[in-house]
Amino acid sequence: MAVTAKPKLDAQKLRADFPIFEQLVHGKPLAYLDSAVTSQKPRYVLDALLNFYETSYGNVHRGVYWLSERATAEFEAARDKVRGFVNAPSAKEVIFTRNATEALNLVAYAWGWDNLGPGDTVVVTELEHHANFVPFQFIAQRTGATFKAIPIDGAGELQLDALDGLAAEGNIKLVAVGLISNSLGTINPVEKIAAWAHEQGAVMVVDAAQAAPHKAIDLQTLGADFLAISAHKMCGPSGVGALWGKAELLEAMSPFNMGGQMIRQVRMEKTTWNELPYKFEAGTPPMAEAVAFGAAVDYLTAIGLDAIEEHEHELAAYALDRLGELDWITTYGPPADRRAGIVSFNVEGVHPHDVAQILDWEGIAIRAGHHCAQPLMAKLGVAATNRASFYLYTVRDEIDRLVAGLHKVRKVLT
Ligand code: C6P
Repeated sequence: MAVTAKPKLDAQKLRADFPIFEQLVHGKPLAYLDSAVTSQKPRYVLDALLNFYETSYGNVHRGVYWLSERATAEFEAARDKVRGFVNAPSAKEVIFTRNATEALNLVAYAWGWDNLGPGDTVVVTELEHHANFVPFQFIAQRTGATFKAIPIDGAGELQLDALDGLAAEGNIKLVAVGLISNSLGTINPVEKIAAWAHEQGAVMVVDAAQAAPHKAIDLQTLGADFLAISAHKMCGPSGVGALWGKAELLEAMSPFNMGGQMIRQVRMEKTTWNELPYKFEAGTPPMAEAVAFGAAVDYLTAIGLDAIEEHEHELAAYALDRLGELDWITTYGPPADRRAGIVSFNVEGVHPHDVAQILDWEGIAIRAGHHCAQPLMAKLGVAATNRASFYLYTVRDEIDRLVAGLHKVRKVLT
């Protein structure tokens, strides 16, 4: 039988799907190298958003009339697409949230308040985005639990030999780790950490906000108990994300937000809760956004997550090579084969914000700052870095333009 390999991704061709690239920025084509902050949107997703408003708009789960039922069917179909995308066993375990941040706060509050206390330990990592750090730090402090972080080495990779020491120190109840670091692109060994967390009797929270857009996610293989994603980073609209949680954990948890839709019965004496996932979806949800999130899942699936990952991996290797030629650039993070399409760097003697400002004149968009990862910046000994991040529509020419722009930065500012 002939085996036909799936063709590699053609980024140049895919760019035509994204209307944003049709305009000039400061008279130049846009080199959008900030997809880790949020991705651009293909016409397919924008059409899904508009189409929902034009043909199906009504409130979900609240009407017996045709329009409401149609809206509900599209909303629930989107939930099932998200379920399939992360290989969740059941759609009732998929909760629509505003974003990954809200998903992680949901776990911290709704699980943390009732399950943590003095003598317990919550473990995060030094690489975490604040969204997977601060809610767990806060809930640990409020419940009297201890808060610890798995340290990183000089290459920005987690030091797993520290795990035994952490296990010896206390009763580990929750471990929260990002699958891909937003600042360094490090791909973390979540499967190993999840196995260790389960040996301790802890629940494993996986922040997949930075991974889901770029690689195939199988939360069952990962060993997650909770997993958070944001649609806007994966070609979907802003304002919607998802939390997946194991049914038995979600069933045992109290709600996070209270109000309409999340109740079964309300009486003066007592209120009882709706079934999953509605118990955690108080108020009118982001309906059109959820439907367009489903369209984004279709779009990414049609391109193929493996092809996207390979494409970004090649770009990261190319960018690291090009930047490595310049002795006035410091890059941070692991080698190309152990990172996603994210490259953080600094230009000797120039503040990252100035670098980003000058690159903007060239039509190049990168992020400069602490990337919502201040503990990591402290560990690296810097206040901020520049960060270029890639996606399925990024082409090599944009990395060449970045390098040319950096030469200009050096000429103007040093
Ligand atoms: N990172 C970045 O530039 P929200 O904002 O809720 O959609 O996603 C939060 C979040 C959680 N985890 C990780 C690993 C993330 O990278 C982010 C968002 C953006 O890196 C904005 S700070």
